[in-house]
Amino acid sequence: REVETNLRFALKKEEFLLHYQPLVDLATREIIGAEALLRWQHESGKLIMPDKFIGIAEETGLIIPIGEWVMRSACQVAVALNRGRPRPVTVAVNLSTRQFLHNDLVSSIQAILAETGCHTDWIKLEITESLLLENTDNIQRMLQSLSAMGLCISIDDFGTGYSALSYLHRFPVRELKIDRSFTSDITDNAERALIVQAIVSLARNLNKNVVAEGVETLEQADYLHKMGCPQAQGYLFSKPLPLEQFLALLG
Ligand code: G
Ligand code: G
Ligand code: MN
Ligand code: NA
Repeated sequence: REVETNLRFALKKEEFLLHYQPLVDLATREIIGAEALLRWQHESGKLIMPDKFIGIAEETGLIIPIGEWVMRSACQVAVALNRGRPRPVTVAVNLSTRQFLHNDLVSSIQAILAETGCHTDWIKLEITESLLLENTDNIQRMLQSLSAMGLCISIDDFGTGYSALSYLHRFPVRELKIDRSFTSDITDNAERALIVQAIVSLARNLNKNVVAEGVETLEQADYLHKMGCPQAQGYLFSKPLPLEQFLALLG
């Protein structure tokens, strides 16, 4: 309960911030976007990672106002990033299943896009496989609406959930993000490499984008590129960065 009170204060005192992890084109190694990752700058000075508070935010429902703050901040940054650029730079936002159980999600996102002047090409929504397994008409409808607005729906941590591949054609999914547990040993584990190749092929055959997460070595990046994986994130390119550092890197 104490954490709940602290989270409420954190929201009011604007102690949340976003870090941005670059998304890289594996062919050119150019930065083409970022994933926004939530941090809590506690008054004690400590930077608290999401695994320490997202769970409580979900349980208490505080993920709703926190999620709206995240979306608004990400949209404002996307607008600034895309000023005067020939090609869109995307900002990916993580959404909890709990946010979809709140009926206002779609209208809330729509309002934030309008209010910030953010184009839907600039924002990607990361959801988890478990959301799709909830499989209610309501969630299907919400995803259809968000997709129809032009937003890219992306499946995060792909391959780690209870994968029911049938959802790939039932839901408007445009991108798969391969979980870093698969990427981490592709260069020395033949079986892992086959799984990653299968995911990349599946995505491409279904006309979906695919992003490899957790790329830490040049060998992994080269191997993924050879496999036909177009995009990646990971410490090789950059860890999640404060906005100013991300902007400097993006150029
Ligand atoms: O950098 P890292 O420790 O931040 O992120 C850990 C996990 O926390 C991410 O994989 C993501 O699932 C979750 N997370 C990060 N930021 C957000 C956010 O803004 N909203 C939600 N719902 N989850 C987030
Ligand atoms: O949304 P998601 O569950 O994918 O969150 C990404 C998490 O993975 C963040 O906590 C981020 O800090 C972490 N991460 C990003 N790149 C790497 C990487 O190359 N190696 C490892 N070990 N972790 C990473
Ligand atoms: Mn993510
Ligand atoms: Na992930």
